[in-house]
Amino acid sequence: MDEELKLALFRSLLLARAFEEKKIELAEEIGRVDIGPTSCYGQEAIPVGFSFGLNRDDFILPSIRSAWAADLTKGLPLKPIAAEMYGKAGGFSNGREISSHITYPELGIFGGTGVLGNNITVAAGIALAAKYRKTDQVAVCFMGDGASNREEFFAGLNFAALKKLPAVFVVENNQIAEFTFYQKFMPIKDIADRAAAFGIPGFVVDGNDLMAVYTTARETIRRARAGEGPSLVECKTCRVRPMSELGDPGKGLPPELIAEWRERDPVRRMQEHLQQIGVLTEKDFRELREKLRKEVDAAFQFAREDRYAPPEEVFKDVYEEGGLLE
Ligand SMILES: Cc1ncc(C[n+]2csc(CCOP(=O)(O)OP(=O)(O)O)c2C)c(N)n1
Ligand SMILES: [Mg+2]
Repeated sequence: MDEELKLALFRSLLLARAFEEKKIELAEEIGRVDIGPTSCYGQEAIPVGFSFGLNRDDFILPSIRSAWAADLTKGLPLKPIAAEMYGKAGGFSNGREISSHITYPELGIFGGTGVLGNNITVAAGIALAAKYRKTDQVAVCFMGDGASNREEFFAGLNFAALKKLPAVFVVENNQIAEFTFYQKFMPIKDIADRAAAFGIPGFVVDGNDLMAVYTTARETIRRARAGEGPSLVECKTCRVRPMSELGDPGKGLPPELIAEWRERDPVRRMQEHLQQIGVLTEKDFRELREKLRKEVDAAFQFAREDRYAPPEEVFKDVYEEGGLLE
């Protein structure tokens, strides 16, 4: 991997980190409007590694936790995301949506709903359409370990495998679903083992290693695009934050496990690597981090100052059978 590519990947990772930091800082304020935020702090290398370098018309179907990092990496601008979080008019749906559900077809972003795992069968359907139309597009579908245990996983992967669809299924195994350790609801250690049941390749990757994630992403996306069919990639990581940033009282993973994974922070690891190979200095790092934090700050400042959509616009963009309501 050449140095420029590594630096560009790192920039995307740092932007995702700056956004997660801001979300955590503003959680209570944002939570009065948006349902979130759930944070993927510490897990950003997965959505970044898979969303980086996709074609503009490739599809991503993000998970509820890492949607913001995936959307930003795919090219969604900061300001409308922040405005959506504050329920303001400048948001992608005039502030009506939950920001982890943002859909933006122009960039191939298909947001989820409140139903975990529903994006898995939708991804299979989108990939079927791409194959049918011979467009060369690939659909990358993200899900948590909990979501990967839902029936949509089995239906979606079976169908995608059967039809050799251009899809990649990415499990963000942060070892916990809400308050339950994944080994309490799943009898196998590696979720990637389930790939064998569909006759497709399954990969286990260190999800906190940006370059490892990116390398696997490239290979599985290449396979999908070349007509070789879907893959299942399990990215091992750890939820180092609570289920929700809104003072969730439920128990998370054991503190010792969290401490161990905090040592494997993806930002620090990539920073150390770039410094070791001599393409980034400590000063460069601080300057870049500062610049990105300022961009994120400006987006949230815009969001706070933005207006609310007027009540008379409530039916704008609302569809009824046959077309727009207004
Ligand atoms: C079908 C369904 N069941 C339950 C929920 C409630 N719920 C929301 S987030 C969550 C935990 C999800 O765990 P996982 O899929 O591992 O993702 P993570 O939050 O760990 O990233 C649950 C159970 C839901 N939204 N949808
Ligand atoms: Mg999980």
